[in-house]
Amino acid sequence: MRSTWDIFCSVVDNYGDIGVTWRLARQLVAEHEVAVRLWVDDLSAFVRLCPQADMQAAQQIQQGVRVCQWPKSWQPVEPADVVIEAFACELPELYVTAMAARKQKVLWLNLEYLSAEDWVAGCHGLPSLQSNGVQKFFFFPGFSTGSGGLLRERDLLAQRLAFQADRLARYAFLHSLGVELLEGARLISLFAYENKALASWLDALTRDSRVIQLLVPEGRVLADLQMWLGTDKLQVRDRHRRGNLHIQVLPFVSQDEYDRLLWSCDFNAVRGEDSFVRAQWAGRPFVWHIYQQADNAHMEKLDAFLQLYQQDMPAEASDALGRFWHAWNAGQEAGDSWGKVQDHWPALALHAERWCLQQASQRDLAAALAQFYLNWL
Ligand code: TRH
Repeated sequence: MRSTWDIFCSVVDNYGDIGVTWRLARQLVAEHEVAVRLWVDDLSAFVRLCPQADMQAAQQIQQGVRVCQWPKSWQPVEPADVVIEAFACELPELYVTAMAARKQKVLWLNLEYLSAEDWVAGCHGLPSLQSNGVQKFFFFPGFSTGSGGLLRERDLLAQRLAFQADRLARYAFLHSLGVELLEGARLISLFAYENKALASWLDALTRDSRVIQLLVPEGRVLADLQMWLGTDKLQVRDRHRRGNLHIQVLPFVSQDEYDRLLWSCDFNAVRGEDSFVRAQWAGRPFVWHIYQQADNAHMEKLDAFLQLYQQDMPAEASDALGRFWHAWNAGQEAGDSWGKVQDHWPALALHAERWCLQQASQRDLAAALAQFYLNWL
């Protein structure tokens, strides 16, 4: 019989919480033949990633996943075989009581945020003792073999490689977003938080000897972009040109379309957790705007990832990339380090593809979860 899974997602802010859980839910259904209910407390965030969804529906089936509005006042339901509490969100008390009372035992997993820090492998899979007798474990995504791995659909890389090899497919996709490719242009996507480094980077892009097309999906970075441009409020499909830099505002697209946008670009600026991982599967150089935490804790996470990512990278390319990423995340002048990144472009491009293949040789997160459950039974 198919196992049943409940995934609980509380949207803290932005799109990362729902982005990760929606992607995981879809993959579990598609590749592991399990029944998934995804409980979301903010359907408006979900609808941005899955535009065909209904914001008002208490329950709906989307791509095989039963997406349920997580009600403020919880109504009793039969708990699933596996319960995933994403990012330590608190489960409804009544649900936890029902888990303990269920005849067939329940596996309870706390799916944590992604981090490249060393301690992750040591904590992945550890039990978290519960007074009610239900077995709960920590599940850590990560980059090392000892971690839970990264979200990656089974045929993702094959799809990506086929798309990148097909100039017409890329052209048609960009055209569907209203983007006309300029002759010989370098294509860059920009998804970031508010960022003081942006202006110096844009200045550098205007001075580039190549034509650059910068594609900016709607989001938090638009205010800084608008300030730099000195224009009125930016709208979807707005276009501006400064020197060799052509800027276009894009709509916020579905997750699958966003993947194709990353695959289409020569360089991607991404942020948070999920787009950060997707940029790595794109096999192209990228910069990560990490989600800020109190006391600069995020800078340690940034360095932990860089340390892994820069292994086996030629020293000068590694130095250039590291400087640019630090400037980007510290909100400092980023034009000079961007210039150095240009000097090492071929090495960085080669490295991005190598890193992608290396990471893809490890077990993906959904498969690791499914296996964890089978081992636990
Ligand atoms: O939105 P984010 O900044 O989310 C963050 C992080 O996850 C962070 O760790 C978490 O603590 C915080 O939220 C609460 O960035 P992230 O993780 O990249 O999520 C964005 C999602 O939006 C991702 O699934 C990709 C998707 N997306 C689209 O589907 N279409 C788009 O056009 C764009 C730009 C993004």
